[in-house]
Amino acid sequence: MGISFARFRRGVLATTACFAFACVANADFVLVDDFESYAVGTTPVGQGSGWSTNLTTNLAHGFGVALDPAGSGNQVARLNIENPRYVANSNHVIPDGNVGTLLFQIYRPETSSVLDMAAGFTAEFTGTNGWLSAGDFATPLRINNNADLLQIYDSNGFAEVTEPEGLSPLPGGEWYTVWMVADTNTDTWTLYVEGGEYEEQTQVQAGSISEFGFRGGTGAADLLHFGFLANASQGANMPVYLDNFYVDTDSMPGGNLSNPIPEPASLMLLGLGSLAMLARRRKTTAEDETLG
Ligand SMILES: [Ca+2]
Ligand SMILES: [Ca+2]
Repeated sequence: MGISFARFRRGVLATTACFAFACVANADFVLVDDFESYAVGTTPVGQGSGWSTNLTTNLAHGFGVALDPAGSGNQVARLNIENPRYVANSNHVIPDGNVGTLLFQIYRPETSSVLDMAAGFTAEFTGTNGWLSAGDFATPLRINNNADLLQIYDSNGFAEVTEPEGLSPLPGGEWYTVWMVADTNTDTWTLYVEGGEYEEQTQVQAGSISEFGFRGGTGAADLLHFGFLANASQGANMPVYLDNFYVDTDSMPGGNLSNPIPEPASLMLLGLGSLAMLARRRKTTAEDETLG
């Protein structure tokens, strides 16, 4: 199957934008939430960014805005749900026929010894009461620290992540950036990770497999949501922290593997660079006028 002209042209435009703006952001990623616009201690649910949940009381305790546990001062989401609760976002649909990329950051506290939850794109919710159930995930990444494993689902079952080495179980006390790419044409998905001791973006493998089959959402299904589900072993007060959700609903084949998260340091350098260029141009203009 070939690349459509529209996608090819957009790819060229994205590359051009990359030159013009020094790759500060990929043009195709849309920010879902960075949790900076809320008050700490409140919940993002129902505040316009598309988050929903089957938590019934005290939403901010189950899914609330908190300060970065790593101490950066950045605002993040603290996810603290027990089975059978979920949190989902439904503002960014991947229509069947598209390649979608979900990017987010995740942090597991070192003290969370039991952690059992799944993350990924889903189609319909088929659980009791219309809730998200484990089988609904098309692209399930499972933090199964009850069994001390980080797992992916590949068509027939869960398999432990073996590459990059040491990522399973997800080491605590570090932020990781995750790229989850769902190809709804082939109903397969791929996963990339960066952070902690993995300084370079690395493709995740389970044994020799790096392209995994969808679990749910196969066939002509659109991927209507992405979310997090507490599995059977998940207890209370075993949170994970999440930040910087971005979605590209129409990625190029292979997914959008750029990093749209602004880095304060490089933005500052860019600003200083622009100021220096402006100062030089003013000086040159002034000299020209003197000479003229
Ligand atoms: Ca943030
Ligand atoms: Ca499909």
